[in-house]
Amino acid sequence: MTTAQGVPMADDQNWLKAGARGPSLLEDHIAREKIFHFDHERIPERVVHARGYGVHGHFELTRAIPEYSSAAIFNEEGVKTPTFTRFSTVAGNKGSPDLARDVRGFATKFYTKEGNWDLVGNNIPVFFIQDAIKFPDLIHAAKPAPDRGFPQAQTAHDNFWDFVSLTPESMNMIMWIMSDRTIPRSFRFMEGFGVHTFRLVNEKGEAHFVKFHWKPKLGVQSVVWNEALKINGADPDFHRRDMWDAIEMGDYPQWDLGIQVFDEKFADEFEFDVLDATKIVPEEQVPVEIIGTLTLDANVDNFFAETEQVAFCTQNIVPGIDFTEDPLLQGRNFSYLDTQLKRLGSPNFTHIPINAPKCPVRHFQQDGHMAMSNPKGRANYEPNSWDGPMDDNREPRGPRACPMRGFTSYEAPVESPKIRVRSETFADHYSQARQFYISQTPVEQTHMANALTFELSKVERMDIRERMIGHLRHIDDDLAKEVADGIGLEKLPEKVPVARKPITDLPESPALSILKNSPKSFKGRKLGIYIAEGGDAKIVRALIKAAKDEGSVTEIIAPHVAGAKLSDGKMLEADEKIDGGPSVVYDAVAIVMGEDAAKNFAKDKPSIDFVNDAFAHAKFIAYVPEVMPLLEGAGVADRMDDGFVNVSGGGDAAQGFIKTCRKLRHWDREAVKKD
Ligand code: HDE
Repeated sequence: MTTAQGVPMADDQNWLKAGARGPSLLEDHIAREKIFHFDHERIPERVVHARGYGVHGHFELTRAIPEYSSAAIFNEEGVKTPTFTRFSTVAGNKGSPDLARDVRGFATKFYTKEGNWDLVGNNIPVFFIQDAIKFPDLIHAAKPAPDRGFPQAQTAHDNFWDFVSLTPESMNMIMWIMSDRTIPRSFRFMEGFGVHTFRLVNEKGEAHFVKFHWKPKLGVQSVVWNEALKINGADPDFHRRDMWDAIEMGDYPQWDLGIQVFDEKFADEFEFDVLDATKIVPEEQVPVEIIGTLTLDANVDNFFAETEQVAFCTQNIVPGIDFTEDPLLQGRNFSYLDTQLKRLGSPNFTHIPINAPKCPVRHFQQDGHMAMSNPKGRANYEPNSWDGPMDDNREPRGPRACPMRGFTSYEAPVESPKIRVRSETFADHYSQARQFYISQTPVEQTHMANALTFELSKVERMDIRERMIGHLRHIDDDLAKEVADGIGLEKLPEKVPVARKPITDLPESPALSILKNSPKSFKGRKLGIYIAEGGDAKIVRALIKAAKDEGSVTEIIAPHVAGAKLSDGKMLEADEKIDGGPSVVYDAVAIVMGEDAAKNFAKDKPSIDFVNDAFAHAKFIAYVPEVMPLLEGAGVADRMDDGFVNVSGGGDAAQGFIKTCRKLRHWDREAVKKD
């Protein structure tokens, strides 16, 4: 080892002292350098989206779209553009648990041949607010209260619901965040959305509006709330571990990039303003066209250097892509650049490898803290004569020589008075919230009602609870009643007054439901097999094989981490001891043990929890008749339904079980209040 100056060190474990037991000497430049550097290791965490997880990958274009955009990345089919994607939660600090009920960030930096394009999106296609100036209020309300410094990473508190109940424009987003979208099974099972309407501009300078979508190849999937609470205890890194493991195993997650393209005419005729980020354009109205695939295929080498230092900026766009006048997007274009300076400490954050474009960079920005790429030569201003006069037949240089090759803003006509108002066209806050709710299955609607009940039960002020129900009444009266009942209100509160009556009674949009679009595959999921002494070895092997054939993963759980001796007399090593491998971290479970062992564990708390939770979270459960004593001990023996599969038949039965698992959950087990 050397010092930071490259000087070889003989000892970096003992401070220079005056005598073995004497005072430490300030002279010790080696100790001081080590401590000095340590003292300065932290940089400010992101003001939002602090907890994140980044991965490398590439984007491959499968359909060129020159008719819409001149961007290089959208014109060369088959070309792979390197990418870096960072997933995140929004409200929690850097050390908060992965499975908080929260929106997930889904930000991708594309290192294109014409510069970096950052698509800084979320896993929900709408947002809480319509104007960027309200963002600090929203985030202050969602984050821990300033006096007490809690609650951390959750919205179930007075300040958040106070703010949203006074902010009707957030109602559509509230429906989304109270759905299971905010408790995703992992990053690999989430959609992503650019949220705002952007512009695509072609060679001729013609523009179309566009909304960007990421569609996960593994399908969208979420956990249930009680499961999320327990996962956060069992494994606060559940989502990042899942991503790390999948990539290390070579099971690279993929998303298709889809675009919804529409023109001014559609925008003019559409029921809502396409510049309003609290609204979607339903996929049934403008279909999503798939144009390429993102593959995440490499974990970072260094978390700080890459995940922490990556600086996404919404203003990073490339020729062929342009902004719209969405007031939320316009505000973001200021905020992201500004915040990077605070976080990374220098305008030269673009020199950090993870942020540096992978194409040539030429400009006359210079100096500043930590300037790492410094041009040679005398010219540092434009125009200049140092590159030779323009008429000496040399390749023309600089924007003035060939403006067509560079970024030009779309010439959208603007002529208006300066006013501080919200557009009238943004005024309907309930129609799409209702559309989202009525598009869900009864199971999903029940989850939403339960989530609202949970959150409002944590709100102490009665007037805030009532005001929220007053909003729900504009969305769906049955939902409002269910939540009012759930929080024990005797009388249904009055509807809150609205600025304008909702303008439309929109049809259902099946694309908005997770369960209506369920993937019907157990690929990429995880089966937990709880084994103990005397378990049938053939059955365990058959389950492992069936899961592998499906493209899923198995983990062995046993009473001891050393494993258990199976019927063939051999020890099978365990991945987890039962206390460390609760069923909440698996998508489905199997229990294979000898009868004596099952009797033994029938009173064992972690074993009972394993069964009970799997049952309560509507998971499929494979079993052999020998484990009935444990199922009885857990109190589920007399409630066994089609979600329990007897796999004592061996190979075929194991395959049959994995096929059953393709339905992902046995929702019939859940009490649903409506049909
Ligand atoms: Fe962000 N947001 N945001 N945001 N946002 C940040 O930038 C901001 C919004 C999103 O993995 C910050 O680098 C404003 C919408 C993601 O590094 C900050 C407004 C959407 C990430 C900021 C919004 C997002 C951020 C904090 C209202 C979905 C994490 C650290 C106008 C389309 C990126 C940082 C990463 C991060 C500001 C609203 C997504 C402060 C002012 C809408 C995924 O600049």
